[in-house]
Amino acid sequence: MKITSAKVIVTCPGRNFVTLKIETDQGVYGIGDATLNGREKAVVAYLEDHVIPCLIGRDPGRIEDTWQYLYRGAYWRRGPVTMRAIAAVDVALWDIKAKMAGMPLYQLLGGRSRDKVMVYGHANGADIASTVEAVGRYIDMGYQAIRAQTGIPGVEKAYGVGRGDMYYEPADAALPTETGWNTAKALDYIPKLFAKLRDTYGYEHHLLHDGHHRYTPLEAAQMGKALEPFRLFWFEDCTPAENQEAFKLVRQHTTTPLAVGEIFNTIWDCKDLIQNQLIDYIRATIVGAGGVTHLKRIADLASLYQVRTGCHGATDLSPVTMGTALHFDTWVPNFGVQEYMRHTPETDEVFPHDYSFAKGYMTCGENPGHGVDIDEALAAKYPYSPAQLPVARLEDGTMWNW
Ligand code: CS2
Ligand code: MG
Repeated sequence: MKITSAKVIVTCPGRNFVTLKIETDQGVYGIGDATLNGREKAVVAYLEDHVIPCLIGRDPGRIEDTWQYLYRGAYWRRGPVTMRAIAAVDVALWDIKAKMAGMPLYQLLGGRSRDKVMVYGHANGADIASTVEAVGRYIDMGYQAIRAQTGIPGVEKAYGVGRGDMYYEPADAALPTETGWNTAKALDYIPKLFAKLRDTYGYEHHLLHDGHHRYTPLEAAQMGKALEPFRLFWFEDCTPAENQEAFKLVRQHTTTPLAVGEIFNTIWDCKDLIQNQLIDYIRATIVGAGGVTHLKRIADLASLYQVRTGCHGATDLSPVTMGTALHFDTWVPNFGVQEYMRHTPETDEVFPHDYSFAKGYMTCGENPGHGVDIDEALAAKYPYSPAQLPVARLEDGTMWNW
């Protein structure tokens, strides 16, 4: 069996997605996601100019060998662009292998570990009262786990607060939108949100919160401590993870569970945090961390230390990543939770898929492969539209972490 052609499809059904389609001499094709939010074209060029020429004529069944070829072969290892390109190839090849076997992908990974996958949704509002209402709507839809983000008085365009109810979309302009941040105000306001949520709905549901890399280690520790009475499922990206030592300080001060990894690309980014048991959930995902082949390796390392998975699943991860992640989640023994931000109906139409949501859980389909396709004719109707992620500044104008 041979790879005969491969192409990159860029489409914008409400937001930009980059998709790789690999075709074979047996008529079977595979699809992989290569979307890098706000930097899409860099991955398009990487794939078209440097990766696709190496794929033609290769045996699509040699998934591990192709992964090693692209990772070691580039010489310049790691990084979000390289690893997304590798992920797209890897996922497309797993799709082909599973289609050839006539099996849903999770069967090739080792079969079912669970019947359904718990997902968390994003509730947000301009202030505490509207966020509490939004969480109520997610509870009514059957969610067991809900992330809550609120606007903060005095903070302009706080992270995580969308314009619509269901489709928070931060990459909202051709040039980065300027947003604000004030840690002191957040330290004061956010614990009040969670107090109100527990007061209103009790302790039956899992509540999550994303710090989005905003706090210093000590501030993160203070926030973790302040949130302890409200028993969060996790406090995510409490401080930037480039310096992983920082998490020792956070850990010494709080028992609030910690989740990190949506911007990690390889097992090397995760290694120290996992081995030193400084986190409870690893958020690396299929498209970000080198595809199924590499994420499996990360999850196996994590399982040795009782760290569980919590795959990133924002809207910039296409339905192809969502579908593949659901197969991974169905298999992975140390599963924690899966993030699920709904895609717009236009996106769902461009990417026909067989996964489904019911009462707070998702289920992957039983079709051979990862169960997600792309309607190329429809995709062509939505041309690429430049959109970048926002930036954040403190009140005195200092650049901060968005
Ligand atoms: C976020 C993301 O889902 C999350 O937890 O941190 O919304 C993140 O901001 C985006 O994926 C950036 O592209
Ligand atoms: Mg996050």
